[in-house]
Amino acid sequence: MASFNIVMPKLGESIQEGTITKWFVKEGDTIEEDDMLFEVATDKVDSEIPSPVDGVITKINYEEDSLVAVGEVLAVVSLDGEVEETEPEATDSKEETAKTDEAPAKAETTDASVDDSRKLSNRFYSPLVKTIAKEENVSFDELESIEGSGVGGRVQKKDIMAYLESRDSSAAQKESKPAAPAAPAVEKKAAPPVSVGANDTVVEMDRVRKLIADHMVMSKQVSPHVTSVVEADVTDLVIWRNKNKDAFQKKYGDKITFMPIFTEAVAAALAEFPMVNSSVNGDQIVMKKDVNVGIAVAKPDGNLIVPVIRNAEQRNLVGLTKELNRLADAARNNKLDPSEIQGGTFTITNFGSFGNIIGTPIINQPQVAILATGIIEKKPAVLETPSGDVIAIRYKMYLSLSYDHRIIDGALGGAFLRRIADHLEQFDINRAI
Ligand code: CO6
Repeated sequence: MASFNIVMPKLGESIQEGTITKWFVKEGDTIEEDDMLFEVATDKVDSEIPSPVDGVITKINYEEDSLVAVGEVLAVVSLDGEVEETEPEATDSKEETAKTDEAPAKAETTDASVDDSRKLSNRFYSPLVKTIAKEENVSFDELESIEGSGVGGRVQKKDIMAYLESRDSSAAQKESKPAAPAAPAVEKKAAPPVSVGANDTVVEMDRVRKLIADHMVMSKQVSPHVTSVVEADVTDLVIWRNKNKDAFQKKYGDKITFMPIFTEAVAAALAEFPMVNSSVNGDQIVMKKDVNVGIAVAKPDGNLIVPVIRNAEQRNLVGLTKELNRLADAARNNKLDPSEIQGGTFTITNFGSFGNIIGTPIINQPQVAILATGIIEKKPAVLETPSGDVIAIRYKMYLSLSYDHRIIDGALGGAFLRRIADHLEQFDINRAI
């Protein structure tokens, strides 16, 4: 019986042992490569460990809650599907031991390096990752450049898929160009079966759609979302924009829409509320110095991509307009460089373009908040004047903010959102272009 030993992986430079907090499999289970085997916890990281091989679990050596040293054999997998007769006292037990003794070398290298790159790399690439790399012509250098989201920076399937997506979305498509992946995904829960009738049409998701789907599921699993909504009277900024639109284009060669003005307001509010411009890292909150605003762009193929306006708080309205137009154009034409979709610290999604008013956007991990801007519409509004209340026709819009309730409570989220609305409402109608 060909067997493979699953060993306790090295979960970090200084980590020598880990506690098995959960087994997802039991003896006799048939497993496939990348199926989750167990969950392990250390004082630094918790992680779920996938199987590097297909086979049948023939032996589990440690129960849940056992503290196990790195390199110890945790379980044995029969690679040819034969289930070993586990009788410790049997006369052939020595022979069995001898057989499995061959495997630790494999197993040990499994978490160091098991492939052709063993001499060159300390990183582990699962057979699945290597197969994808081969099929997609990902060079060894490219593979080495991918930031792994797994234990100890291990490259997982989702990382290489994210890399391929960003590579594909770049017109340059330079195979040697490193690109960090999108935010990590997590294993999807099994969905209920779907019956397909004779008149139904089945459409295969493309890779980008699968990545978006994974990313959305992951985000909802990672952070508890809550959404607050405010209404803003944006009459002055609409009048200003409509009045200056042509002159702005003539002067700067770029069309100005409302998006740069929204972005300017968001960047100013983020500078005032740095906790919203942050990420959660375990039990730590990482407050980002740069204000890098991602803009959700709908692509002609129906997919969505989020290029990033870097240091938005340092740019004026002309700079924001030019960068937004450049990035939106590049996004729609698959010309974004992978670096242009990385490093965002906050995202704006403008579904007002579709005539939508209010929504509950999903956070773009590892950020902690996302703003949706609804359509600007004329509405009857009550205005207080020195001579009494009047009803006037005003331009109004809703702003919806989804935020990560792990670190942002309603008071902070609400105050931040109101601040964006205040910036928009206080737009100087006499501003020079
Ligand atoms: N109100 C009123 N008018 C608007 C608005 C709003 N919110 N947004 C755009 N527009 C106008 C805009 O001013 C343009 O009019 P003119 O200047 O008078 O010509 C026109 O609509 C077209 O604007 P365009 O979309 O071309 O440019 P804009 O700079 O406003 O937006 C963009 C750039 C890249 C954000 C946009 O093109 C885009 O791709 N938007 C879609 C983003 C998206 O798909 N988000 C995901 C939505 S799903 O979030 C979601 C919560 C869930 C449901």
